[in-house]
Amino acid sequence: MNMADLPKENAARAALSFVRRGMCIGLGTGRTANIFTELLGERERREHLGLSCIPTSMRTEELAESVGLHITDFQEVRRIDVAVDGADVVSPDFALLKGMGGALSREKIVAYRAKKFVVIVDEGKMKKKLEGTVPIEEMPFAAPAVLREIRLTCSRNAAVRLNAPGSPFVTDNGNHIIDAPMRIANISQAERLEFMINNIPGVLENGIFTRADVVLVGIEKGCRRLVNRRGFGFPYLRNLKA
Ligand code: A5P
Repeated sequence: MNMADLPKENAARAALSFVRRGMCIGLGTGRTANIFTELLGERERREHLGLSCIPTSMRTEELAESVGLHITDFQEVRRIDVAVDGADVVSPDFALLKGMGGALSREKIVAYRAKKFVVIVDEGKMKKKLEGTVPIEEMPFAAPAVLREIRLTCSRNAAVRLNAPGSPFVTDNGNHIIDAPMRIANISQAERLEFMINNIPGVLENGIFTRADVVLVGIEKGCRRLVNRRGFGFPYLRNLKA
């Protein structure tokens, strides 16, 4: 591991303290999440914790299998104990932008169903405002319409993500991504936008995350732990029996 990765490794290592025997763990996607997956594999091989893991992308699934973690799915488990993932931007009120790696939909599906969502980042991801690009996963069938509507409602400069000219990036779900540059002032605006974008027919999910229970900010010599006291309250999850 090179020195530049040390803060990421420190954040990922700190996330191991949330793992207990027999847990179901949500595994994120990206460089920081990969380090966590590798460390978790090492720990499983050493301590035989009987973990099961739900990965948020095909590449995370491959990595998890290669380090000896047991993969599961929503058919087998009813509840994720802890989800651990990176982020592209983190605001002081615990809102996130995610999805530069294109795995945002599965990442949100897993994070929002976990009892605890732990975010692992280096300091470069901490911003005063939620400023940057919001990736939006959309069905190719609806693509031109969704792009027009995103441009009219929230991001004039939104554009379809390309692998090469004329060749759109394709997600694990067979969809396309619109990258929509935005500046979001605060968590209530972030929540409004998150749900507003998802209400556009043809949109599968967007990269605004308004849920994070813990943010672990890795630095060279350790890690800062930020705990969200706000609680997580999507009404449909509140009364759900395990
Ligand atoms: C993947 O779709 C993303 O949400 C990543 O989790 C996020 O981009 C952070 O990745 P890095 O740890 O590679 O910066």
